[in-house]
Amino acid sequence: MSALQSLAGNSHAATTATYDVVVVGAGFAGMYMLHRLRGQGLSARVYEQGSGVGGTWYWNRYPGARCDVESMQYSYSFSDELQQQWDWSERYAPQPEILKYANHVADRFNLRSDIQFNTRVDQAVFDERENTWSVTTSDGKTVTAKYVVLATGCLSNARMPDIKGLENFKGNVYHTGHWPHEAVDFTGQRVGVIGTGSSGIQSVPVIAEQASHLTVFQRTANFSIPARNAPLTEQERQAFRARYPEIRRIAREEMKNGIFQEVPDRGALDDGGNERRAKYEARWSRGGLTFMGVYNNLALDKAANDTAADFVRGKIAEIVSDPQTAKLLQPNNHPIGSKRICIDSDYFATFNRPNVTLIDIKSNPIEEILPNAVRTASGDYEVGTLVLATGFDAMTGSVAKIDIRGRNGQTLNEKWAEGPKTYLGLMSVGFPNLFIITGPGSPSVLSNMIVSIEQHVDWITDCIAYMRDRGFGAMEAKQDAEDRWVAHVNEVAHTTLYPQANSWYMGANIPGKPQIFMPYIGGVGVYRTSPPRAMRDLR
Ligand code: N01
Repeated sequence: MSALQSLAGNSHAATTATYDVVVVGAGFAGMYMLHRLRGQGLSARVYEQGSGVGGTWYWNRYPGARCDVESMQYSYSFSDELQQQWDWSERYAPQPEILKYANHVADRFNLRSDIQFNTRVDQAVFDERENTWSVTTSDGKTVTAKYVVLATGCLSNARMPDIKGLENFKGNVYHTGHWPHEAVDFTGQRVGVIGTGSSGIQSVPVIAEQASHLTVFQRTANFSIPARNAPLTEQERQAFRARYPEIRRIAREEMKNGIFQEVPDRGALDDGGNERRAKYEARWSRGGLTFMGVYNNLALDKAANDTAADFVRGKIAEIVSDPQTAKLLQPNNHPIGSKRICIDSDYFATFNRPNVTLIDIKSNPIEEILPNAVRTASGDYEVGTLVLATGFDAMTGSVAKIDIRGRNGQTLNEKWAEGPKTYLGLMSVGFPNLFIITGPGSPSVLSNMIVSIEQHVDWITDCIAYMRDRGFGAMEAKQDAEDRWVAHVNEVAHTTLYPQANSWYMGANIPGKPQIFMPYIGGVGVYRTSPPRAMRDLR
């Protein structure tokens, strides 16, 4: 090996700086992490692949993108001035407004000076003698840090589908999770959308308004509830702000999903048919994620779940004029909620438009992409532009892209080959001083992400302070603690209906990915009581 090659392959070469902490990613997790570390007087460097802050809201700029948690709750709680002063304009903020908020936070807390944009972290290698990490970035530099925090996001590794001929397509191809910064105008175009998860369901109604013709290629029909989005009035904002301390506390400590809402005290089968239908109608009219909160056993009992699923299937049949299209749009292969429920604005009604066609690619699979068409088993559908709403390598995809080497040179990818193994979704044995924010094994994607992000950032900050106070060099969970936690996450998941769906929660959307239920389903309130055990597991 030449000297040059050996230098290039040696992550310890040419160390350019030393920090207390390297943070990977400048989304909501990375930004708040940086803010807290600075508050402790620690030096930190954040590396961000994009050219700006905002993470998921930086990348997902597709038409119709908006939050599915109400904006007054999908926002930071760590600064009372911030939450009292920021004005959300709508019940569910659109993507540009959430990105504006992220930029406002970066400016308000003067974060940018410690964030290096347009820079990927390629490798992180643990030095067992020094108890430090060597972190190599895409600009060819290597820095050293005592701690590394992965704030890489759960849904940030957009997945290009493996469809024959895609590279031969002559028109523009857009992935919803990697949307261009400049506006995309579909006016007068024949557009094809592949994928009908949240991203497809949000973008289809908006694209349909512009396109001359829109063909939606659906492999799995999804349950979706109307958002009933609307402008927020000043009175609504004020009412929320006046109760913020109480609302935030309840969301953190008492709710399963970190969203303040009524807690159901009955199961679906405890009510008679008329009463149940009236309750579903009320939630359908109110709109949003709280539809699933009407009863306390929808995620647990298939018969109870069927009542909600039947109600939504009935609504689809009422909305969609063509009975055959309605039937195709009615989900029939998974319990409602076992795939992430979608929140839409006029999705089902869009199929009544004369310029929209639904193609069922479950019974009639896509065979090939031609230069100007999508070929299925039953025929070719002409399209000039393709939108891929095909999702993400969720929860582990962005971590797996980094070559992370812990004790004895073991890589995290080797350790996670059969599925992610963590203690509390925060750390993985063999990788000391490496923290994951909202990692697999924590409530993360099953919760209001900002609630879970703030909890993990606060915990990591306290943990680092604890270690520094006591002069500890390194920490990691004990093997038996991790084993017990992995078993517990799995056991709790299997008491619910969630594993019955081929969802990205299970890794089922990525060919070859181990099928393990990744997030912790016990709820954020219960989970919050667990972390002190990690401290006992210090060594
Ligand atoms: O991705 P998805 P997403 N050929 O994986 C289909 C969050 N989010 O970007 O189900 C044909 O859900 C796939 O079909 P199937 C939210 O947590 C939040 O929509 O695998 N089709 C599916 O229909 C969400 O759950 C918000 O059979 C293919 C679709 O593509 C998560 O992100 C907004 C295919 C992928 O759906 C992911 O949502 C948006 C192929 N080769 C996203 N490969 C809000 O806050 C995949 N599909 C509102």
